[in-house]
Amino acid sequence: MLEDSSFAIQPSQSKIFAKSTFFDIGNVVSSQKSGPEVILQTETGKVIIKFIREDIVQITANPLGDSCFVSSPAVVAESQPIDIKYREETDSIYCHSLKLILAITKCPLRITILDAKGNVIVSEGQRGMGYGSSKEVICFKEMSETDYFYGFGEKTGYLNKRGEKLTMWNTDVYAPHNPETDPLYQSIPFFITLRDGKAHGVFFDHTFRSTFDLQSEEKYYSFSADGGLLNYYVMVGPSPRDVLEQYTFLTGRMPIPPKWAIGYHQSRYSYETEEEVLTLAKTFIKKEIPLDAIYLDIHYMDGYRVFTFDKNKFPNPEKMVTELKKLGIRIVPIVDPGVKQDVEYPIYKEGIQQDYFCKYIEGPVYIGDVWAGRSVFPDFTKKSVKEWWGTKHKYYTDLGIEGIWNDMNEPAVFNESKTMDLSVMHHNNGNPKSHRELHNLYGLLMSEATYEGLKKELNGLRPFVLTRAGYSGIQRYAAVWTGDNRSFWEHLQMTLPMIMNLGLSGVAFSGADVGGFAHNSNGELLTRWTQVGAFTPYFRNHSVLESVRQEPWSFGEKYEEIMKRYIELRYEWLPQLYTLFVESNRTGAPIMRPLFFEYPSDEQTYQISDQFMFGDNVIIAPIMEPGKTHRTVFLPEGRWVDYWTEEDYDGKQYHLVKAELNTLPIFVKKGSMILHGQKKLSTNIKDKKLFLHFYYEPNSTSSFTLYDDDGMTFSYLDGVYFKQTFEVKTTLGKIEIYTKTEGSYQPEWSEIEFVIHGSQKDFDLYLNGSQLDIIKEQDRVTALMYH
Ligand code: MIG
Repeated sequence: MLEDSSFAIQPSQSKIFAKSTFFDIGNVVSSQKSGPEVILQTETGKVIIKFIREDIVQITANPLGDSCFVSSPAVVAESQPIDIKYREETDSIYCHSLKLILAITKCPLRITILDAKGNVIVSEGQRGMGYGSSKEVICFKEMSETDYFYGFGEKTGYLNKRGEKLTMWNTDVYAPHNPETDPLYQSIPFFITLRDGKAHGVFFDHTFRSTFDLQSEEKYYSFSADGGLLNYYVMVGPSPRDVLEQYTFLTGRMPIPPKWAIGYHQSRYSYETEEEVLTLAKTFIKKEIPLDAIYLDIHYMDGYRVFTFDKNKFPNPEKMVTELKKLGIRIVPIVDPGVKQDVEYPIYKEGIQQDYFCKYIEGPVYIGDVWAGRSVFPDFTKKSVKEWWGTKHKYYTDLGIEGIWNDMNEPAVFNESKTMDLSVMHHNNGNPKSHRELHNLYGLLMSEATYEGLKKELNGLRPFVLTRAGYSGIQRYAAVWTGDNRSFWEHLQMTLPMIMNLGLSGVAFSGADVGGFAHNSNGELLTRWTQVGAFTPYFRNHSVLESVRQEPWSFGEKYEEIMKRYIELRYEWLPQLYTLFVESNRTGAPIMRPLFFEYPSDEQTYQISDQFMFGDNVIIAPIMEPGKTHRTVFLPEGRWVDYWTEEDYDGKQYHLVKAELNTLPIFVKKGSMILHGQKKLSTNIKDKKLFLHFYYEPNSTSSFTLYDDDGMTFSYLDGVYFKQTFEVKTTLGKIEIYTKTEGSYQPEWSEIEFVIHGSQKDFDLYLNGSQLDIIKEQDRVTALMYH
């Protein structure tokens, strides 16, 4: 208690931190090239430099030994056979691929990494690689005055992380998510440096508790870990998009989610009975508010036993799931990793008999307290346990369930350390390691087990997994929500940079609890938050036990009407959003992007935390303060149009815009396109027609790639998708559209209405060389295209 008062800062309490001792990795005594690797022997240790691809290099260092072997579940890339050049001189070594140059000095060992043009991207000076007094590994790199830092996964605070010291240790933090609250649930030890308009990436693939220090020194930053070897990758960029492509080449990309997973979702801790769930669904339908999923929080279970339903509260879950699915609403139940200690509970019994739970090295199973009371924890580092856990999801899929919500998988335990004892051992497929070393992997491996298990049971349907904890690579299995935020305006503000940085860390599919989880929301806050949520990749309203109700109608009709409009808008924009998900699936690009991602040479974009881009041509600038109806908006180069009023704006400057409560400021770049579908109550309902909006700009060329598939199965992997590229060219009196189609999927819709915005003059319209009829009604100019 006293930690919250002035007692905490009385003189006798202050700890004096000694600057930790740094031992240098020393000099190189010998070096040799072996295929795509360069092996350096130092006085006390060993370093391996390995080119994974022309544009990605891995550096592994053991400052105090000969073994440089690392294995990581984060990395899925196979290194490509590439030819590297190697030259050794008396004091130095040079090795390079087509895109990366490493200049290495031998005494002491220092590595400078340059791009092919000779620009320094990562360099060491007075200090480089080494270790501290308790064998913690550390690496110092030079920091230039113009460096900006992004990524680092799920962190509080603003977009640019320069000046911060960030820790990676998956932690259950109910409160308070302040700017100083670190770490949170996810550990993604990856960042992007933007230096003079060029970006490069560093991925410190390290599961021990690790620290990134961009704060303590003026000219150096460092990354360090509590144990293990140094193991990091440098990605050359040079654009932020390239870095994401490189990073997700290493750690994998998000599968295309089922369409229902990107609709609007409603949650509450907890909708406690079948009746309550059905009434909730009916209310949405009666009010005609679109909805695709309802979540079941921990109260659905029998005494918090995972893989059970409380039969008193949910007498017929299968009937409920089936009935709701017909209405276009899916059920997503929560599954925590803790398994209740109860010898009559099959999951516990089976797991104990098969030796599936985490144990101490001396033998006893680790027992920790969570919801169900004394509980045990599956050891997901063991392949057979992952499979076992996955198979157990048949219980849910048999009921018609297609999505699972994984919570508490840091793992969270109700004790001082908030997690398992660090001395608990993980089987790790025969290479046992301590929880201290593998803690940060627990959420990733649990999500993998859940995803793969569901996939096996779902007969070709795409599973949906939502997770709280994760590590690099989590995007391969699950969407991420940002945990227990609060119904504060500050937390709405924080949502933007947090989700943008997650997106820059390979996790494109993420979102925050809309309306705020803890504390009591209010009509205005929920309305403004719902506007933002409509454009975040993951869109779920969720709130805590005993807080005021937070469904869209909870604060009166005035607010309900606006929220309904924005949830509908989400569905109208779905074809565009889906296309962005596909782009992310192919290239790793985030969906919700900071402005600098598209405009890396414009310094004015580097620190914008209160606006974001939805794809490459739409800017969202929400209002995130109470009582406000105006805000400034920065629009980068080019010309922009207000989505609502069609008013034109010049780029490369700030504007003051007005936005009453019913308005989310949205700007579309002129000379670009956006794709809309029809307003609908669920993704179950298919579009009959799509709308391609073209924002006219004279003498311009623009392109848009439309992607569609069945939204449910994996048949897109076999070419059953529909992809159409639209190239639009405007010249004097003429708009020409050229299309190219790919894939074998036949969409339900057959018609695309091409809507032309912002051209007052008369013009002729051509589609692939043939003239199209232009339809003019009031102020709408359109033409019909068929596929
Ligand atoms: O607070 O399952 O972050 O979304 O509603 C303890 C109950 C456990 C934490 C999650 C929250 C969820 C809640 N859980």
